[in-house]
Amino acid sequence: MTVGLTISNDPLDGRRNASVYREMRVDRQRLAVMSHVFQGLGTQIARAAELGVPLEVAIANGVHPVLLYASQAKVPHGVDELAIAGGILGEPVRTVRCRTVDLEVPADAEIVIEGRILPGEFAMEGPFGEFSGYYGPAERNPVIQVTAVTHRRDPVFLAGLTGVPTTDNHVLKVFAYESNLLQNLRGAFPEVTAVCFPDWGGVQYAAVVALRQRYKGQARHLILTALGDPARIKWVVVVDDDVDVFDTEQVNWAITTRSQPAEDLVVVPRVAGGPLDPSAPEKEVISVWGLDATRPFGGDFPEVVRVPGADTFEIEDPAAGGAAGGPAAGGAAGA
Ligand SMILES: Cc1cc2nc3c(=O)[nH]c(=O)nc-3n(C[C@H](O)[C@H](O)[C@H](O)COP(=O)(O)O)c2cc1C
Ligand SMILES: [Mn+2]
Repeated sequence: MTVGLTISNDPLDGRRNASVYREMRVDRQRLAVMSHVFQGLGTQIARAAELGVPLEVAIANGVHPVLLYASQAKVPHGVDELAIAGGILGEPVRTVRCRTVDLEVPADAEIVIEGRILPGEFAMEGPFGEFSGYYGPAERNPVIQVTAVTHRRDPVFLAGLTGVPTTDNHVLKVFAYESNLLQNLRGAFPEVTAVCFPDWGGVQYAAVVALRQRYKGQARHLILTALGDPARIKWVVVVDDDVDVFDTEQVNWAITTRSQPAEDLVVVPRVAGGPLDPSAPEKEVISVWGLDATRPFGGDFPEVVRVPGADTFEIEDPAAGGAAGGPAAGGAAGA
């Protein structure tokens, strides 16, 4: 799979979008492109089609890795991903003008493909392996008419893997997804202490959120907010802040011991979302759920067992010369 930035300006407000989209070669002059309807590029393609105008695009392959990470930010439409990258880098991203389209691309790209998406032109695209771990369907998708290809001398072509987690695709997404969700939730719930998009959820479908509860019903309100996030989460589990959201065993322990499904489960049917969810009964329309796996706020709940020293216990290595380890290790050495 190609890992380039597809750059285009919105036909209505002129704002730039720059994100990773795979492109498939149809023939010498044409590429097919798949962008989900809700994406920045998908929205621009739909707007151009409605206006009956071509959408100019430039695909920049072999850019600074920070640009790829920044491109995965779930930010509002119209926010320029190159500006986000500039913020992370601490200096503006240097750009150059394209030859045949009215766009700018990162100056350090290895290869740039310029072209136009013509309204009403489609080609079969796919099937490709997807971040879900399954092959997505072949579909009729928009076509880019290539107008120019420019490159460095001896260019390096950047490609990446996607498929059953964990692949390049998931690693590229996770930083942006977690920081965006944390920021979005903390606006309404400053008591959120951590969020995790586990790899096994494709860094998309599943999220775990830790909350230091402050009032009754807060975790359930948090579930509703998280399920409405632009990340399009399929299932969210809210845990107390003593649970490590990055530790699947701890999360499953909290689910098992701190929730009652009949009371703590929230299910919402027929929601637009779930890109490429193989279990979706209808394309990109799924049901979503949230689970409140926190202790009841203000209620009685048994104390967690904490054995002094158990979490710092280290097994002594006899070959290392018998320096005392944890308290139990000392006992074992004496036996
Ligand atoms: C390696 C890789 C390939 C991707 N390919 C596609 C794709 O072909 N179509 C798509 O809709 N999203 C794809 N994505 C996800 C988008 O890049 C991501 O959702 C991005 O935030 C969309 O940005 P935008 O809404 O600003 O256009 C891919 C992500 C990665 C990391
Ligand atoms: Mn965007």
